[in-house]
Amino acid sequence: MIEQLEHLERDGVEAVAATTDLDELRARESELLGKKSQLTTLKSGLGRLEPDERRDAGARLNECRRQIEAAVSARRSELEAEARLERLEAERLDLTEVIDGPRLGHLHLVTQAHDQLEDTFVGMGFTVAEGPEIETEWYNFGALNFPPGHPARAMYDTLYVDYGDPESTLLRTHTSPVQMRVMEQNEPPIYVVCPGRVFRSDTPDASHMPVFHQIEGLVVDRGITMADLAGTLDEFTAAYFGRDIHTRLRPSYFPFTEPSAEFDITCVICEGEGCRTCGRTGWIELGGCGMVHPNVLRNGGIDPEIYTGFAFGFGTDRLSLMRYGISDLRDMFSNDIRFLRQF
Ligand code: 2U9
Repeated sequence: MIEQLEHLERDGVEAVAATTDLDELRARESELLGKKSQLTTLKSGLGRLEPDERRDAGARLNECRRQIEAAVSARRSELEAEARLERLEAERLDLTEVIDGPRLGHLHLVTQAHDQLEDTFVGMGFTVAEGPEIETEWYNFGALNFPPGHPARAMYDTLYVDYGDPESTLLRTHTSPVQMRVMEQNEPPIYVVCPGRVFRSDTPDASHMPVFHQIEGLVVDRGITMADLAGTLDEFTAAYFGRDIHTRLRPSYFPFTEPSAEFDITCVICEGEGCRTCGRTGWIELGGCGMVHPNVLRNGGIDPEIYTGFAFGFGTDRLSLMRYGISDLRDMFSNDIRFLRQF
């Protein structure tokens, strides 16, 4: 029996080591150690042996079971580790993105446009001023000659801030409050441009956003006339768009300028020939302008009997759309890196 047990142990340990997966190991364990195993049969035969022989055979039988159990346990650990590795490999998510070398970021299109516009105006002798985006009703409307309840206020879908008296605080609808503050704080001559972010309660579509950007200019000096306004706009467009691009003025109305005008530039697509973009007119509308209203000068602490001035303003996001042939304004603000990295 001893010899039989030795064979059983050696073959059993070998068979366990040769298993290749956990199911096979379970089957082998049952064959070697289960109720129908040779070991169980031998154990039930122990009773037929002489006491001395039974003691030795019993001890050997227990040893044989322990060895096979140890082999099963060791092999189970190995196979479980292998199975875990296989599962990890199969379920692995590759979250890395292969990019063709490191990429440098760059300024957003809005910032690039403002930098270029500022450079152009600085080259023409203007300074640059900035101001708060949250404004009082006075700086945004009152000081700019919009009396309370004036219908022109309805042109601006104003976003009010719940602070102080109702409708006393708002998100600026234009950068004009910055020019008001410049006039209050400086004696003429004033030659200033104010670029910045402005807010109107508009539903986003291909050409409107509730947050957009504009640049406005203000000149206040002795003897400033409408001819200076026309000449400045013409010089600016030539410097920014090229010498083939000209301007024209059309009468308009703003409470803060009198007279007021809209200004068009030669269509940058067809250079005046007439195309779909300009509705076959050869001109595209860029912004508004006019001679600063005497009330506005007075509100800024400037005597309109001594000084006169002109002002102008235009949206800078539209300028980028025109420059790059972008058809939807929303693309500029959705932060899709594939769009942004083109510029
Ligand atoms: C002061 C006095 C006068 C600024 C001006 C416009 C005309 C104008 C719009 C163009 C498109 C804004 O982005 S837009 O919606 N602007 O038409 N802005 S004159 O006049 C001022 C500003 C400040 C103290």
